[in-house]
Amino acid sequence: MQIDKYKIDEFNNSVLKEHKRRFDFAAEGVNGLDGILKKLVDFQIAIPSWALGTGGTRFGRFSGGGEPRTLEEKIEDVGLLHSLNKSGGAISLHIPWDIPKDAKAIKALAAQHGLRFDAVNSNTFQDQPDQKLSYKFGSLQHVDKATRKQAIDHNIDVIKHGVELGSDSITVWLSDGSCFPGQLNFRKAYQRTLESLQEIYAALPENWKMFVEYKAFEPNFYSMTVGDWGQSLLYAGKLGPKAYTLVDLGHHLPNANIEQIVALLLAEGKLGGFHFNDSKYGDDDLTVGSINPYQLFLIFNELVEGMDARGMQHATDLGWMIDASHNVKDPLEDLLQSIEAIKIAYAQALLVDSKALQAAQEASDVAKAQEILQQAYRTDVRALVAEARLQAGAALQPLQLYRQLKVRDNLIKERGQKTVATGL
Ligand code: AFD
Ligand code: MN
Ligand code: MN
Repeated sequence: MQIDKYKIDEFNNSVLKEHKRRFDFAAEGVNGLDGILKKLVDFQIAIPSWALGTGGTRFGRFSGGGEPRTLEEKIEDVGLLHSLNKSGGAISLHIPWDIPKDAKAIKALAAQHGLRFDAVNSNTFQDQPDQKLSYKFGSLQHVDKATRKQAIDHNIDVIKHGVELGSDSITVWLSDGSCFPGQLNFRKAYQRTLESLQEIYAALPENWKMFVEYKAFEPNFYSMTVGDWGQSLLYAGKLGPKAYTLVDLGHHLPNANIEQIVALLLAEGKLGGFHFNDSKYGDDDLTVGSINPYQLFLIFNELVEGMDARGMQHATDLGWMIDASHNVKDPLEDLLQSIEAIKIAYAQALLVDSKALQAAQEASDVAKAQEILQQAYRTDVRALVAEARLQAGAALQPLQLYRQLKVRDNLIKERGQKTVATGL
């Protein structure tokens, strides 16, 4: 299914009057309005190929139907999202779930939908049917050299697929670790992982980046070999200038101050990218902004402040990606909501009076500093975000239009009720 531009225009015209009224109200008194709108238009968030199907838990999975069965259909889904909001202009693939049979054709298909390929992801957290050696006790950390080599070769293979598609980064997320005290020699596991990563790093093309993603727990529950930002930063620092830390919002222990982590990684020039989602307990992978939108705003505030301090381009100098999936919503509706939440938090962060905030900080005026932040956070920026969409040729209200056009029903008609997307 594809959404014709005239359908978007038709819809926009039907809600335009109301939008104008809301926009004029929201825009009043905003300094540098055009610059903010331009930044919102430019800001694109990559969609992971594995978020397009209904996620499951280890207890069950309830498919909503019409899920993409092939890589082509996954691209079609991201294309649908992108035509609705012009904010999800990239797709992130997971190998071997998404091996392109004909890379040229896949690249052309993506280009037709206005999409590029974001970071490619390797997978050494599962055993594949035709795989010789098992990752049951880890991959890059494994005590057995041949198993490590197999995992290294897989990552190099993923880079090759990425090169063919025009991607320029690889995200390495390892489930390596241990479940019980005594199982692992931490020092050796670290050393082996580092050496394995060094071999993968050596295979990176000139313009490529490597993102080392950390996670506090799960599937290993006693130790994770890349368990937090400190460990990731250690690896990234030793690997070299093309290696960065990747922050996934759900990968911390409860109550971690993620905004502070982000600020320090940025200051060190080692923040590479982001996996957005939201959580209440752990790696819950819930819709971005659904649980703790204030935290999301505070993170964006650090991102904007830190990137501006280093003269970085918001839209392109870090990798922005959603990493969410769950059991109860239509995945496409969920992604539309996630992108909206990201844009809202970004817009609010752009509204922060950074000069006044700095002055309040330098004067140790704590109450003032809080007022400045919350002034921005409590501003209703939805009409600004909608205006940016309008200017980009997208729908003023993507979710409403998605429902009006009965996209899911159409996908079910096209693909069937009982389809299951590849992935977890
Ligand atoms: C994991 C990580 C990582 C990985 C993904 C696989 O967040 O990004 O690629 O899930 O589904 O929890
Ligand atoms: Mn992730
Ligand atoms: Mn995760």
